[in-house]
Amino acid sequence: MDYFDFVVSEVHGLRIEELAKLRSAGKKVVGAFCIYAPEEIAYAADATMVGLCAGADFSVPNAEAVLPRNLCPLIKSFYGFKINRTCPYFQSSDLVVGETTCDGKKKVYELLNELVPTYVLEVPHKPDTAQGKAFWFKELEAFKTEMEKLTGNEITTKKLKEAIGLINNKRRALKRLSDLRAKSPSPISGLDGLLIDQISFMDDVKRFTAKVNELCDELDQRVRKGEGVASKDASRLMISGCPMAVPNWKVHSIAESVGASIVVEESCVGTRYFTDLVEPKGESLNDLLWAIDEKYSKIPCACFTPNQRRIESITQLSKQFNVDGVVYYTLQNCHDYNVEGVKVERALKAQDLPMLKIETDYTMGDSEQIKTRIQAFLEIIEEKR
Ligand code: BJ8
Repeated sequence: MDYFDFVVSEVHGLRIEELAKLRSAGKKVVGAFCIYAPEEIAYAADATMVGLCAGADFSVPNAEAVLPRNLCPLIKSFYGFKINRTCPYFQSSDLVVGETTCDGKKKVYELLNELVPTYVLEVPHKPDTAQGKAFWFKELEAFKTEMEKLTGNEITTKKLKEAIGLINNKRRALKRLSDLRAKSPSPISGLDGLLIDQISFMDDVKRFTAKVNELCDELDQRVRKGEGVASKDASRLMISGCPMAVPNWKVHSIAESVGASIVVEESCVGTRYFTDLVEPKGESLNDLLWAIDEKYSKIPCACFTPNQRRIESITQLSKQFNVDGVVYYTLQNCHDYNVEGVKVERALKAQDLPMLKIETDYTMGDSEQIKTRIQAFLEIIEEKR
């Protein structure tokens, strides 16, 4: 873990220096907030994509001076970071890529565009349909043109194929790590697992992938020896819901401090990011773009409808990770994840799996209350065993 702890300690230092060097060498940096931003296309144009800061409370008051207060904290956090210029990733970005996922983000991107050039991808809200996929294909083509314009580099078949390989390798490494967490006992804490998933959006892709694989080699050994961070009979929990951007570690730290073992995050900072790979069925540029289309259309985000794929994913993960319960995590005023919680709860009930719903923001004011609720949830799980 030393490497990842070092990266997070230097997340506003050495990594920013690296980005500055890339930019002075003429390369472009593209910032994003959503796993719908197609990294493969950005890298094929020789740009670097980074996740932007959106997980801290201290930038929220600046945002609330402009935006309505009853808005998701993730949106207020990122807008505040740009206003107060405290996210160095924002400051290092030549372009921000937004997407029409939820209404709050979509409208705030218009305001963000006043502060930094912001390109918005239109995402089909029924991505599983043929017309949804055809629409998304056109958006991918337009994004490709935008990246070529930004960088001055043509995206060739060869470049796109290489970029797909680069990002597929990152997703494979994260999936390998996730699969190791399914072992009992889990060889790594949920908090460390989350931290690595968060860093995946900021670090250099090749270096990060190599380091995750090195860590997995070590964890393989631990698994063979039966070593874990929590005791063998600690309750195994899945976190499912809104993404947790750096430095949002609230629920993980609380739950693990009272003895739970968080083994999987059904989240965009988690399984939704790395479960599927881009798998081209041919060699042409169009084949590669279609493969990107297919992969991204499978992301089960609650902004889309219907979203049965997410229910299926939660069911599959609950079995694979042998979880004792699910903490359903939503950010305040996130209607999509809040409402979808109804269907998730029904599906879990059918499996006789308990669910605890936590709706929160980035402040620490409700930490004690969350702790008490998680403790009570663990007692329920204990009684069921
Ligand atoms: S693909 S989950 S990263 S949109 S929490 S801002 S939805 S009100 S972040 Fe997301 Fe892409 Fe979907 Fe994933 Fe809106 Fe909800 Fe806030 Fe959200």
